[in-house]
Amino acid sequence: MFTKLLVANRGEIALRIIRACQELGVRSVAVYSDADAQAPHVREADEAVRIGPAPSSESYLKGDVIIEVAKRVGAQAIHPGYGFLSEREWFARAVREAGLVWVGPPAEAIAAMGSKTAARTLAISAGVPVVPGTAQGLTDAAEARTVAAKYGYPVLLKAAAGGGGKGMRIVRADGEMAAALDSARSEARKSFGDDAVYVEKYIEGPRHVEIQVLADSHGNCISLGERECSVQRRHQKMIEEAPSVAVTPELRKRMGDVAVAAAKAAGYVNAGTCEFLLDRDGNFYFLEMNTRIQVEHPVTELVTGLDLVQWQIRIASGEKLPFTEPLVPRGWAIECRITSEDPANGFLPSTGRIEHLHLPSGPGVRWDGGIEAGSEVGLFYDPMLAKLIVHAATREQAIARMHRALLELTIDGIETSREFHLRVMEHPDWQSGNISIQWLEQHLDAIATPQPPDDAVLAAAVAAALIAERDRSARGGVSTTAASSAAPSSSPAAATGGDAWRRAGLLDGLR
Ligand code: MV4
Repeated sequence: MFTKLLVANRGEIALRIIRACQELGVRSVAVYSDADAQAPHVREADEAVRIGPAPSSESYLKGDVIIEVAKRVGAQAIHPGYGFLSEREWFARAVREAGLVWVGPPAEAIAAMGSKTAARTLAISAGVPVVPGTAQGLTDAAEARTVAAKYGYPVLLKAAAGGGGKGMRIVRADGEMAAALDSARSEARKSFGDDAVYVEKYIEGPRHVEIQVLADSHGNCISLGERECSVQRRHQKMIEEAPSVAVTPELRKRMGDVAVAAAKAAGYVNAGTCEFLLDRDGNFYFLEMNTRIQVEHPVTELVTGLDLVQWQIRIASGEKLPFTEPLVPRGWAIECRITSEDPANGFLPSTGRIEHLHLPSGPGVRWDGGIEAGSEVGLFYDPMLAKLIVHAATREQAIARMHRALLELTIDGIETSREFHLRVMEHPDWQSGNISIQWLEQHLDAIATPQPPDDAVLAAAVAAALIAERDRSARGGVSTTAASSAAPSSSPAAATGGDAWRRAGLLDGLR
């Protein structure tokens, strides 16, 4: 095992990796930008080195600088976390060429899965089901129409270099093809510097289900089961869970076998994830492989009992996996991403100082965060501040537990996604598991827009306010009662613009 590891990341994932190091007895080295000089990951690591100014292009993306730091401080390995340099083939290669250990898959496996068309071709050769379509870039709209005639409309144009939905266009008829191909091409060129576009049959209303795999350097590769990630908005996942209501033990086995086959075909080592679309008839199609630890890894950890980040480090140090059979999930885990975004205002990023932070705890609750009271939240980095994860025996209990934990959570000073998550937990479609990748965007009005409280809630809030007012006059002091929390999961002022409350004329001075 290594004695010292450099963590090439920030925020919650840097802390997560530092914690894994501590438990393994490995010294951790943090790197930080000027914006993060006071960040928790800098304090919690055994050592910390400044690498540049706030913009990530001048700090967390400076691979050459990070490798120099690792060599200077005597680290033997680099863990990239997710985002930043984690899926840059050149960086994985440069780390190896510097004589350091890369805690991730071989550069060749990152490359094999980096191009969507190359990954598709690889998957097909390994017998992995993919969405019917072409494996090569299209030459022109006429060719695209011929392919569409073969599979039937609607079809989906996709950028070969793609990812994150960039350069994707749904085409529903021949007449739309030429314009859609032009715009997909120009978006692909702008986003990836590569305008190759291919075509697939469009799958309507599927779920996004992914399979976590773990492969060691001795040829063992196992599936750790699925995560359901359908609750997303504009390709940003908001909630993930394990297992998925749509996956039976039989389907889990088939998807797991396929994911392992894809990983083996790519020469994969370390933790990785195969993404699938799962349609309403139970057909699944490989989309791509994520060659990194993912944000949502904790739900898999909770249902398998494994520490995935520790296993990443142990695999990188040459250890053998002690199991060869796929693991069976135990209980149910749910993760909510706590972001500095204001769902009531189109998920506008919110900035400021975290004035007060109260974290949920109690049975089955885990907080993977990168913030503390006093943290400044700016616009330089991803708005994801933390993840709230719960584990319980059943899905129903996990939802109740998440709802309870979200109620316990207080973050003052900035807007966050907390109330959005409360509303999802309260939603009948979510509770019944009746969701797809389109569900959230179709229900955003009900979930993310402040709803005027109904009469019963308003009456309860007014009653609470009257009691607070009475108590306050009785004490001759300032009220600290919870009048503002009487309306569940919504602040009265935000809910109504203050109007109903002001009309009621009863809450003046309480907030
Ligand atoms: C699809 C699809 C439907 N049919 N492919 C979006 C990003 C990229 N990784 C693949 N994506 C999709 N590919 C076919 N043939 C729908 C999506 C898609 C999606 C996939 C996973 C998670 C969220 C999504 C949101 C919108 C569209």
